[in-house]
Amino acid sequence: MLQFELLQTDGHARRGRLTLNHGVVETPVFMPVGTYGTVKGVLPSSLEEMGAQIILGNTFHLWLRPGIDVLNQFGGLHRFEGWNKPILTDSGGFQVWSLGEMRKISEEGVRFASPVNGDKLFLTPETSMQIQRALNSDIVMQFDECTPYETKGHLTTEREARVSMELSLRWAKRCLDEFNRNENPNALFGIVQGGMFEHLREESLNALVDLDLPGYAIGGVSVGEPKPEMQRIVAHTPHRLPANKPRYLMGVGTPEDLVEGVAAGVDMFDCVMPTRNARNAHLFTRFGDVRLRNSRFRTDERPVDETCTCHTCKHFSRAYLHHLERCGEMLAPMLASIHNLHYYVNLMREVREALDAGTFPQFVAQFKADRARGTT
Ligand code: PRF
Ligand code: ZN
Repeated sequence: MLQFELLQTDGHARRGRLTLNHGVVETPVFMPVGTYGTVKGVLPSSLEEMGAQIILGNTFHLWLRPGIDVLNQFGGLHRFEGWNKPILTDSGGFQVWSLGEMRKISEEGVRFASPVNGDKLFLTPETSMQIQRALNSDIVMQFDECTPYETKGHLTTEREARVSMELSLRWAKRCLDEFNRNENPNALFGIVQGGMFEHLREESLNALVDLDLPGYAIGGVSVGEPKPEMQRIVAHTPHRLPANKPRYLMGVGTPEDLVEGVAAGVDMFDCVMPTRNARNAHLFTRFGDVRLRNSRFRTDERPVDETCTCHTCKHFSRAYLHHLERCGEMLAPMLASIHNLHYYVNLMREVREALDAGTFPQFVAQFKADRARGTT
C-alpha cells in the first residue's frame, strides 16, 4: 500500500505526501538511520519529539542478529524496536557490497561469510524480500548491486558499470516476482544504478519504470566519487523519474547536499552523517558546523545553535556539552545525536514550509548565506 500526492512544485523541487501502511510522511523528508533496529543513542520518543516521520532499518544486519525467527515472533520490526511509524529497510545489497573482498557475487545472489560468526551465508533477491516481509517494512528496497566508483585501483569502466547495472535490473524483476507472490501491505522501490554514466542511468531508469514500481531510488552515488561527479548525477537523474511517484536519494549527504537534492527533484533522504558526526562531537547548525572539542567552548553558556528548538539546545550549554565530551560521558554523543538529527529533520520541515509558501528560491539563498556565515 502506498499513495503519493504531489502538493506543490517549484522547478524540479516537489512538496508531497506519502501514505504508507504505518502512517503519513510529508516530503521532502530526512529519514534517520537505525541499522540494527535502533537509531544509535536516541530513544524512539526523542525521534517523535523532533518530528522524525520514518526511520531506516537494515535487512542484512537484522538478518544476522536477532534473526528472522525473533522478528517473526514480534510480528515485525515496529513492535520489536518500539517505533510505530513507517519504516524503510535497505535490501542488504549495499551492506554486503561494503564487505569488500569478503563476498562473491553471482547471477543467483551474494555469497559471503558472516562477519558475526563466520557462517557461510547466501543472500539473494528472493531471500532479501522474505526478510523484509518478516520485518514488515513499509518501504522495501530491491536487492541491488551498488556499482563502485573505483575497483582495484582503476575507475569503473563503462563496460563494468553496464554489467553491474544489468544485474541489478534482473534482480529487480526477481524482487518484484517474490514481493507479489503473497499479499503484501507494503511498497517495493526500485534502485537506479549505472555508475557515473548518464546513458546507463537512463537505461536503468527506463527499465525500472517499465516494472511500474510504487517508488524509485537513486543508488550508487556517494560511493567515493569527487563531489562534482555526485552533483552531476544528482542533477541528471531525479527529474527523469515518474513525477507521480516518490524519489529517494540513498545515503546522501551534507545539509547542502540535501537542499541541492530537493532542488533536483528528490523527495527522500537518509544518511548516517548526523548520527556518526555527533559521535565525533561534530555538530551541524544553521550557521555552519561546530566542533565541540574546541576549548573555546569551555565557558560558553550559549546553546549549540541559538535558533534551534531541540531538547539539547533547550536545556544545555556549549560549555556543558564540551565538558561531557572531554570526560567521555555517554550523554555527550546522545545529546549531540539529538541535536544533529533535529537539525536534519527540521531542515526538511523548513524546506516543506518554503515550498508551501512558494518561497523555495529565497529559502535556498538564505540557507547558503547562513551556513557560510559560520558560528561565533
Ligand atoms: N544501494 C542500496 N543501498 C544504498 C546504496 C545503494 O546504491 C547507497 C549508495 N549511496 C547507499 N545505500 N541498496
Ligand atoms: Zn539543537
